[in-house]
Amino acid sequence: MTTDKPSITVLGLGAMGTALAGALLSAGHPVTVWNRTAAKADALVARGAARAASPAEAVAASPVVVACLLDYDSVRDVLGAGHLQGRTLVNLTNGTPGQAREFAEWAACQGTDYLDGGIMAVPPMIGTPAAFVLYSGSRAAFDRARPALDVFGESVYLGEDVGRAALTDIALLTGMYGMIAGVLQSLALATSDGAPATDFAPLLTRWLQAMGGWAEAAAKQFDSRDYATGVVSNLGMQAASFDNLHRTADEQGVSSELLAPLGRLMRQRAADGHGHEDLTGIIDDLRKDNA
Ligand code: FVH
Repeated sequence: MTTDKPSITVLGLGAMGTALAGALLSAGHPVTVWNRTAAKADALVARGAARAASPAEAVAASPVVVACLLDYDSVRDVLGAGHLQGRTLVNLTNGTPGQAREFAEWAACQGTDYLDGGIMAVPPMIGTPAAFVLYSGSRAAFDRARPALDVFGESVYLGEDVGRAALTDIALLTGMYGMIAGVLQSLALATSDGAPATDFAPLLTRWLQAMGGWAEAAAKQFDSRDYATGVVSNLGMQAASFDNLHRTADEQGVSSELLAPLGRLMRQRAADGHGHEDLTGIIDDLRKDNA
């Protein structure tokens, strides 16, 4: 079969790399794959992917190389020997902004155009409208790779600062883990009298959806540094009722360790004279630079 679509190499066939390579195959790209545990390529090879015997062979096969490995150390292990001259490297491995910047410098020394990325999807979402992927770094690399990258989900380019995608990715994951912490605590509490979690979950979903607009309202307050206007739920009130979250957990024999840090910050800020404001001002206390 011939195709005018560019050939793409995918390094790393864990759950996510397999989904990425599968989406590229479905979109008609010639795909070359490599994975440390070679057997993980079998299903993709059965669908038409080419199996490379080494990272060097995989990199040689395509102008655009997508890496999706466990962490930056594994990317270094796989690409450390080089062979990247003239290639466009798109690294979709989770990492920090500092790691992305360091890796971009290393890639530049290899003569490689580098794009860093953060995938905002779980593997089954890849190739569906629900998926989006953050990119930052070389604009030329983004433009070159984009027709293939768009196969994964919506491509969101955040600019030439190569650390921006990782920072945004980690900030989004932070929001997600905050929500997960809340859901875990909530389910522990709601089931502490023997009720099934599934009876309670629809109410929790409804309540979280009703509060879904809060992030954007908080962002507006934070950007203006005005925490006192239009407050509907002041911090003093919230700090007092938050204590009931701890008391109820105690009464029900449930640990409230997931809640403790937020309660402490709320009480401290109220004690510092901000009880009449919204709790958004806590962001100032979290920012070590206080800017
Ligand atoms: N899966 C998810 O829900 C998230 C969604 C958002 C993005 N993350 C990030 O994607 C990276 C890969 O995640 P994954 O889900 O594919 O992870 P695994 O299934 O555990 O596969 C890990 C692959 O990395 C290979 N690997 C690990 N260490 C090395 C090494 N030293 N040298 C070479 N390869 C290495 C591993 O190979 P093998 O164990 O199969 O031989 C897998 O290919 C990750 O950054 C997520 O944070 C996923």
